[in-house]
Amino acid sequence: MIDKIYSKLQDERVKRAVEVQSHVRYELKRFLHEKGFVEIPPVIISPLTDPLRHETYEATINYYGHRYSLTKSMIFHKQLALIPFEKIFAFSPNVRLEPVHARSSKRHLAEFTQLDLEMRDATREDIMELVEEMLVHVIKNVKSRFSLDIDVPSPPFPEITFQQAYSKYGKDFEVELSKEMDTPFWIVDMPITHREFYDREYKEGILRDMDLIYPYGFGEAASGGEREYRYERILDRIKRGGYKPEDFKLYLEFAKRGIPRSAGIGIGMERLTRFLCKLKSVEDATLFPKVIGEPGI
Ligand code: ASN
Repeated sequence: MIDKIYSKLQDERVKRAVEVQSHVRYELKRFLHEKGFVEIPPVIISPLTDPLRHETYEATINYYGHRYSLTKSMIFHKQLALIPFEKIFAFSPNVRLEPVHARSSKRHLAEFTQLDLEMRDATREDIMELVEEMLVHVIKNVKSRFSLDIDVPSPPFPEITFQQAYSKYGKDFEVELSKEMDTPFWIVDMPITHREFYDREYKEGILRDMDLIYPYGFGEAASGGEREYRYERILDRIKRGGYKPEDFKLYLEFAKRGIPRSAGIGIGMERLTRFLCKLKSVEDATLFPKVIGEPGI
């Protein structure tokens, strides 16, 4: 294990990728500050974290009898941070103990960072527009510095609904479409069964959410949506999602007091780096990757 990690630390491709990511972070911050966003510190442990729609192993700690989870996403904290602020972002480290089969996607690590942002009173379209402009800004500014072999995409990015994509390509639509496209694109209107209770339902069983997908087979870049913020609706969605309301008691208490209406998105930093540097796997986009099923440091 030590030999493998040591040779990674000497790998020029990894060194370059980490340098690219460092500049990407700088450009993202610059862009968001200019748009009036406030960077909030990430939350690492909390009794409240994203349940996610897929299975991960539990990552909890018991501290003086209080149970904390390692953050899987800061979604609920993003909503609460909009009580004092109008626009926020965080470079949020997430721990998701994915099952070992997730490794073959080349897009999963057990520990990663997402740029998580949220805007009060925003619509899905506001966020899509912002992310398109942000991606163009980042690519333009990082491309020349590192001579990246990448085209600057031109907004608005193409958009396809989940339903359209599914009926055309079947259940692997995301992979198929990603291979076929030569520009980033959006998949919108995910069904309620595919996403969490915090994304807003706007037609029976259809959510006001979106995924950004990279072209050339690089797959999912980001996911987000408009949020549910009304107590009764959240409670209903928790029940329909098959959860016990007691498990979200704390969140429900906040919802009762009032959570602002918002929309937001989370963009994986290692995935963005992988796309920009055309790396085979996200495992080469960070110095100390937590590769699923392998030891790491
Ligand atoms: N960050 C995502 C969002 O804003 C949630 C997630 O990572 N599961 O919707």
